[in-house]
Order: sequence, then structure tokens, then C-alpha cells
Amino acid sequence: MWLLVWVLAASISVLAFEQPGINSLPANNPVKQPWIWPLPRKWQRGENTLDCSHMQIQYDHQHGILHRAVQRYKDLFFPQDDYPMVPYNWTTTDAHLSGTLKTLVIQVEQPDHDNLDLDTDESYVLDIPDAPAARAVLAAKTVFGAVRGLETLSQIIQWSPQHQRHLIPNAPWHIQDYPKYPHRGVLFDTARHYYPLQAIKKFIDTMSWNKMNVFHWHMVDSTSFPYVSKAYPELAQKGAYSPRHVYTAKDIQEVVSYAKDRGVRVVPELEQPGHSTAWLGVPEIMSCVDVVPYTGFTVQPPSGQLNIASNKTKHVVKAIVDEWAELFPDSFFHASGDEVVMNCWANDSSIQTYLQDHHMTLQELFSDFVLEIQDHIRQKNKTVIVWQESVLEYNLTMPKDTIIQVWIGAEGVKAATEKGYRTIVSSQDFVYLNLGFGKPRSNPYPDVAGAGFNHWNRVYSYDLRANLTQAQQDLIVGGESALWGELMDPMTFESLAWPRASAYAHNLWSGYEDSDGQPLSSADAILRLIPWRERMVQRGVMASPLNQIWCTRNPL
Ligand code: CP6
Repeated sequence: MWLLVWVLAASISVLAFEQPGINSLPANNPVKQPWIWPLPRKWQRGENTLDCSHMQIQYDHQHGILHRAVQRYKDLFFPQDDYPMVPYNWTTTDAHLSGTLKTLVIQVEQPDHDNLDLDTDESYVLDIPDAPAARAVLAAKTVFGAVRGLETLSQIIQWSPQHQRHLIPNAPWHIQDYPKYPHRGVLFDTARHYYPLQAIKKFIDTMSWNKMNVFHWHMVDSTSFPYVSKAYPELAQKGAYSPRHVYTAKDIQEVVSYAKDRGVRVVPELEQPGHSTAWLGVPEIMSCVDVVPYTGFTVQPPSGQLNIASNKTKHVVKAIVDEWAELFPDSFFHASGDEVVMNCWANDSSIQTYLQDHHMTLQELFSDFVLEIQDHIRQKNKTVIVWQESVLEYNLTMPKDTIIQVWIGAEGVKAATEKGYRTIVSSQDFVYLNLGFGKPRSNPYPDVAGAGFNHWNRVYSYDLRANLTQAQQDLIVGGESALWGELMDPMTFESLAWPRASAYAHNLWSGYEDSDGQPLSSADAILRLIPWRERMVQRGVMASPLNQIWCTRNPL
């Protein structure tokens, strides 16, 4: 008799809780890893659920970067509204509350160390005890490690509509986390289209939520020169899209300090001597301006490159370098040098005359120009970054501390590291977010539904170090995704950037491989990336959906 009652009760509870309804994941929920994006390097979790709705946060120094981070994360821990756009509830609805988390203690070993560079320690340890719980501890070496740890905790906390509480599922937690690569960035192009500061700041927020730490500011290009220079204001007067489409020194300082609070460096790229028609505010420094058709003179219209035979050109470029070296305190400076078309200078009579008078070849003149600008940047105590063309096409020899950013692909990474340079991986094959959602030329990851129309999975399980010797692998400092701006603007860039840049963020922080060295499965990943996308949406990011709701409920 009692057995019958027990069987009945058990089957009723199964019916009640395991029906895949609108408010639950499928009963065979195959998510094997926590919903933390990017995944921590080491994590353990238990099975208890804590109520953290009234968690207090304790830390020293009620001012500075950590203080401001805690204020921000209070809102992110306890958002005012439920996920407005999410049609399912990710919290286990039958969770039994086993305790209350009253306090989070944040401990920072070196609270005064607030320098952001390649050596900044972003590691942290997060311990959330078992129930009955009193205090959790977030321990980090630097404030930036604490910022990373706060982000992780914000992703562990789930709102439960059923309990009307903020919950920590799966306690106890022990997380020990640190990035795989120190350089994890996105190139942001404000030359093809102008972005107001508010859009840039929102992007930097989203980067830091993805634990990315380098905002590569591709500020100027052929189509516009929005930087308001002190020495040469005519560059923006003629080169910006309008007097309102500009960045002043004050704007830049605002972005730099906003980014620093979020553990994000701002690395400026001064595009030159190619892609530089928009410098025509100083007309005497230009070659082949407005040749029609542009083909054969530049890779993109309008045609025009800096006149590399003119002393005035060097003077103007160095003046901008001087201003930027102050405005951007970062130790890196991107000297650009991509997609130069020699034919432009070969057809410029003033340059031809110069070469004859000085018994030089165009290659020698070009090399002298580029290296002189680079030396000027190094004199400002900066590490120079250049695009791969400098070493792979133009065969320039540069000091070995130069960093090469490679956009062509794996062969380029191999070639640059073979020459002994440190390298940033930005392969157009998978991180050029501007290339949209088009079907990839070939799809190496057919295991995920939707692979043909959203290729986040191409980068998620890609080995940046494939086919490199150990010495070459050690030269990879990290990678950057790229938001080239021709076909996006403040209206659309977020849905192109996110969540696809999140996939690269994951690769660069957590690695592409599991603990056995096997590439992570994108079939597992999508069940974590979908909730991460929903959380970004809840935080106001217009991130693209990764699949139809039906597919999410019925995983392959
Ligand atoms: N602008 C500049 C660009 C690109 C580069 N430099 C570019 C090249 C190829 C693709 C996308 C962008 N738009 N200044 C090359 C680094 Cl696919």
C-alpha cells in the first residue's frame, strides 16, 4: 500500500517537474558546463542552491577602480527586471533553497597596482561555500582580476521567477581562473562610419563582460579623419564627415578612463601611409589623391596615400604620434602600414624626381619612411604593432620587440612567428565580423544546426597555435576580432559583433580545447552561448540570436 502511494507520488512529481514546458529546459538537458562565458579555466560545483538576494559586499578602499566596479556589479547581480526577451526560464524551477549567502568578501593583494598592460595579472579565485553559507570570497592579485571575478559571479547568479529571488545554483563553487592569452581584443573602425562616445562605451562594457581587454581604435582611414589635432586642426576640418563627427582630446581621455575602469586597454592605430586619403586637410602631404578610377592606386576608393618623399609628411605624422602618445597612455601603439599600393607612388612625379635625385629605389624610400615613423613611436617608450604586410610583403626588418598583427590567416601567423616576431592573430577567415552572417566558404563544423548562417563556431574551436613549433607558439600574445566599418554603423554593429566576438573571447580566455586537448564541442557550446546571449540582451546589447527557440528546446 505505502509502496503504491510512493510510486504514485514519485510519478506525479516526475510529471510535475520533468515535462519540458515553457519554463524549463528539456528534461535531457545536456549542458555539461556552467553558464559562465568564457568558461573559467578550473571550476568545481556542487548541488545546493543559495539565496543571495540580500548579499552584502565587503572590500577595503571605498574609492577607485574596485569601488566603482562593485557599484556597477550590484546592478548586474540584481537586475531590476526579469529577462524581458527570453521565452524560457533558465533556472531550475524545482530548486530547493538550502541556505543564504549573506556576504561577499573581496580581497585584492596589490590594490595600488593599476597599470594595464600585457603583464597585468587578471587571475582570481572565487569560493562560494556550501550551505548553510555565510560568506563567499573573491581573491585577486589586482583590481582587474577582481573585476573579472565579479563578472563571473554575475553570471552564476540567476533570477528565479518562481522564488522571486536571486539564486546561486550549484553551490559550493570553487573557481580558479586566469586567461590563456594576455591580449584579447577587438578592432573598432570609427573612420568608415562615425560612432558617438555612448556607442563606444557600450561596446567597451560588452567587451569587459566577455573578459576582453584591448579596444583597438582604428580611428582614421581613407574616408574620414575624425581626430581633432592641436597641431593640425585642418585635418579634421577637411577630413571629418562633419564638424560634429569628431573625437577631441577630451573625448579620447573619457574613453580611455572608462575603458580602464573595466580592465580594457585602448590601443590607437594611426593608419598610414596607405588608406590615408582623408589627411588631405594638409594637401601637400598627399600623393595620387582622387585618381579616377582608383583601381591600381588604392585597394578601396577614394585613392590617395601619404607622400612618403616629403619632409612635411613626416612632420605631420610625427605631430599626431606625439599627441596620441600622450592621450593614449597604453604601452602599445599601432603604426598600421597595411594595404599599401606602390603603384600610387610609382606614378607620382614628385616622388620619381626625389628618387632620381637621391639615387634611391622606391622600396628604399618606403622602408626609410616607415622605419623613421616607427622609431619616433619607440622614442615615446611604446611597443610598435604593425600589420603583417610590413614583414611578409614589404620585407622590412624591424626590432624584434615589434608585434605583428596578422589578418591573412594561419600561413601568415606561421611566417611572422618564424621570423621571431610576437604575433596577434586576426585571421579574416573567422574573426572579421564585418563579413556578416554569410555562409562561410567552407564549413568545417557541420555538427551544429545553423552552422551555415552564423559562423561563431568557426572560431570557437580553432587552434591559434596549429602547426607552430613550441618557440613559435610562445610568440602568440593573443588575438583580435575585427569590426571593419564599411557596412555597419551605430544602428547595426552590435548585432554583427555579438555574440560572434564572444566566441573568440572564449577561445582567447579559456582556450579552444578540453582538458584532454580535444577541440571543445560546438554542440555543447551553443547551449551555453545561448544563455550568454540572452544575458547580454538583458543588459541591453542588441546581440543576434543563435538559433530558433525550437532548436534550443530540442538540442540535437
Ligand atoms: N581597412 C583597412 C580594411 C581592411 C584592411 N585595412 C580589410 C581588408 C580585408 C577584409 C576586411 C577589411 N577594410 N584599413 C586590412 C587589414 Cl576582408
